[in-house]
Amino acid sequence: MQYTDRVLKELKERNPNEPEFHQAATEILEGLRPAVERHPEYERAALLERFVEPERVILFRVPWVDDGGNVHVNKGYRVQFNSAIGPYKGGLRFHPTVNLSVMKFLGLEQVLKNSLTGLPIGGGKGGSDFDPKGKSDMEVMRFCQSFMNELYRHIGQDFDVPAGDIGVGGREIGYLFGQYKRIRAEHAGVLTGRGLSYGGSLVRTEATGYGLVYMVEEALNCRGDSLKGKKVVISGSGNVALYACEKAQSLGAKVVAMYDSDGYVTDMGGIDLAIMKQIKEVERGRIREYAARKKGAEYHAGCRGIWGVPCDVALPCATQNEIDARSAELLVKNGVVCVGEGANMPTTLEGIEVFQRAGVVFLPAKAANAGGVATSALEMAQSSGRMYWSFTEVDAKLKQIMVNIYHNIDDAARLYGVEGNYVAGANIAGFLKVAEAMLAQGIV
Ligand code: NDP
Ligand code: 2IT
Repeated sequence: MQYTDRVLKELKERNPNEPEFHQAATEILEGLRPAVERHPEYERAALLERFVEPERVILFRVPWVDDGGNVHVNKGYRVQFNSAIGPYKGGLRFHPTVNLSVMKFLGLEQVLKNSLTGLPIGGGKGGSDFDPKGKSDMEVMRFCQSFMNELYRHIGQDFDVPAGDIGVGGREIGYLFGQYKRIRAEHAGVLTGRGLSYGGSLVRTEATGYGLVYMVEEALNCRGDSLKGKKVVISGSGNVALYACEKAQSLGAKVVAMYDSDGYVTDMGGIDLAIMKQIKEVERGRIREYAARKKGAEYHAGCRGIWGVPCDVALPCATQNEIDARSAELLVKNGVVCVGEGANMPTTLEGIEVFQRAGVVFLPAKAANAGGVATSALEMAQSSGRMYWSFTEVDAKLKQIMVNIYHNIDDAARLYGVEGNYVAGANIAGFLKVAEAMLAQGIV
């Protein structure tokens, strides 16, 4: 049996009931096949076996008290996946769907994504099955404090640096940081995505969405095309989605649909981002409100229908497995030319196949959404240097990083005989550096 097949088979046997982890590992190991064939030394060093096994998994209890005095218990996680090229780095997700499988898929993806940024960061992920939706600020604060009461002993600015993800934004990072500082008595760059008044970086809020659109624009430019005049559909209406919308609009695209977990809105004249931000960022409201406030906009219950809205570019920016084969076929039928993954693993393996067979420019998450963590690494650099860079400076670095990643994955795909396959290109380009670092450091 081939090395890759054996590792994948053993991974599934030894980690049963972890479908998301299996899915991410399958995508990655299949993509790595051409590289693994050229490097027989990987098998001798059991490199793939070590690569798919997290260095450390931390599971803990998070008890907290709601405003009515009732006690609740949630699960807390931190998966410290790989520290070969730098301290563990990756977000915290607070969402009821969080479980070990989800944490491990996100952690494994993060290892290669962080490598692709070209910056010295290893990969990790964490979170909780806590649902911040509908909770008061004080409830969220008490939860974050309880979460940090355990997490603090496992993180550090040179060891493991968490950040935000679904359900964890500026508010949560503030509460988490405050508690860390209180326990440890140190004002350290131990979390990124901090507020600008206490060590955060300009552009971090915008970074994932902006970075995604910078990469899409570069991919289109390389084909003599651009976002100007393109019809764009964006799923989600959270941090990544809102700033993808902002940058796409600034480059002349028309964003015609967005969603939250209840349903989607269409606005054929183009989404009014000021109204959307007011509802989502300021009021923490539901997207159906948008249709009530904006003339010509329509609300449709349920999310999946959004992929039936005809568009040139699709940017899934909500969560994993939003686009299955059927949705992908619908997008292709309606003429989509480019899909950029803002979310992590938003397309199923079957969906990816549909896009690739149809010749759609498919930019996979670990490359396309790397702008967020790259800017987190820039925040770490600013923290260590005790300085702030301007918006223009950070934005220029972000753009350069995204353009570089695009060309690296494009080159890797060509070099390994799978031209235009950016799934393979991203996996190979990200993995080669991690593999080199792991081999150099011995059997650890
Ligand atoms: P937010 O919490 O800000 O927003 C998430 C959005 O996705 C919301 O609109 C939410 O709707 C929707 N959503 C979440 N879960 C589901 C679900 N199960 N079904 C349908 N809709 C859902 O998160 P982010 O914008 O930060 O993250 C979005 C994606 O981008 C995630 O996959 C994340 O891992 C990825 N990502 C984030 C980065 C960052 O810097 N924040 C960096 C790189 C990737 P509702 O409000 O109704 O729940
Ligand atoms: O998935 C991701 O890359 C993130 N949620 C951002 C991680 C980070 O450390 O900024």
